[in-house]
Amino acid sequence: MSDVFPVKGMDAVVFAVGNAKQAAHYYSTAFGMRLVAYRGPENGSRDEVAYVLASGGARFELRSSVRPGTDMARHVAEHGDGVIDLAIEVPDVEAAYEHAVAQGARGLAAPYTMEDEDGKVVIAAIATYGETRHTLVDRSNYSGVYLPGYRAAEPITQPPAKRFFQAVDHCVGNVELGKMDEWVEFYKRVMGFTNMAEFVGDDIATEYSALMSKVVADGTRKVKFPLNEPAISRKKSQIDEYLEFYGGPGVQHIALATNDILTTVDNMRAAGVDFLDTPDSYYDDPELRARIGKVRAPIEELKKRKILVDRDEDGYLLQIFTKPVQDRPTVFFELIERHGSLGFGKGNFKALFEAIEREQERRGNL
Ligand code: TYF
Ligand code: FE
Repeated sequence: MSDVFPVKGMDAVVFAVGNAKQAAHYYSTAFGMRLVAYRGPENGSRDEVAYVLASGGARFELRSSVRPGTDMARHVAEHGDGVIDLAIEVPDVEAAYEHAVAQGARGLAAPYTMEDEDGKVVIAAIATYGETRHTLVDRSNYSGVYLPGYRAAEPITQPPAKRFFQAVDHCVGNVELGKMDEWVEFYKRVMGFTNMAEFVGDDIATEYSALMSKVVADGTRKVKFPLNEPAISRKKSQIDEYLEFYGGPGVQHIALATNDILTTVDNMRAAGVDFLDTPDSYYDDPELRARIGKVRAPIEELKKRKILVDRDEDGYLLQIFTKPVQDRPTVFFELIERHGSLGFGKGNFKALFEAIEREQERRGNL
């Protein structure tokens, strides 16, 4: 079967924030990212600044309004800092956009070309859940630092000798109760994505998770989008907490792929990033020890850092979750080190959701 919507991978994760200058500093010092590009009033962007940071193939763009009354200012006032765009690199923007719109996606920008001395970029955009969008980008004929309109920028602080992570592994969306399947169908219909095996169903939801979750991905598994909805359960769902504080559906977490999660966690903790706690009982559980078998680091080293382990038929993965990275209990990050496993840590869902609930309780939102 031919791919109806071929993708090359994630192009950028775009954040709207209240103070992009300071956020760029945070992602430089705490996430080890390198500032590579900038656009602002100095180079023709009257209302907005944008800082582009990279870590290997992972790219974040941080945008802020520099004046009141803009849509960006309204977005931040309403949602707080958050993700406005999961931009996807595609080989053919016109074909992708045409297919998406024919399949019922809401077009936000018809394909257009931007040009400068470094070449040309073709861009379009479609809407997804909440106020989130997918920009579709073809940069195959462009050699500039990011996009026309941006200038190269020097790192804010000396980037670490070894980068903390090298790619965006997956991007998770929270949608309203009863809407998860609609959004799963959206990605199937509009982007030709398919379900991955991992999901949190009714049974698990009512027992402890208070959420339902399914994962869609493109055929090459380079772009992976889990989707969560709240589940009715004894306690207030962490997804309801997000929806309340974000003011609607949006991106919940971005998972970052690392090949040395131990060092990355040490570095990020030293820089002041808070991670979710995992009780010692997790590591002392003989069932877990038997199930995960031998992994590349001694279990004591994982325990010291609260790193979670999961194994499936394809291999294993190590993962850890930050606490929300802004004052609202909304967006957070995951670090993930894969060794064969294509999963999302299903075996850790119980421990993870309990850790999240402890945080909800501290915030008075359980
Ligand atoms: O992306 C995932 O599916 C995992 C697990 O609220 C997860 O990282 C799922 C839901 C959630 C937090 C983490
Ligand atoms: Fe995840």
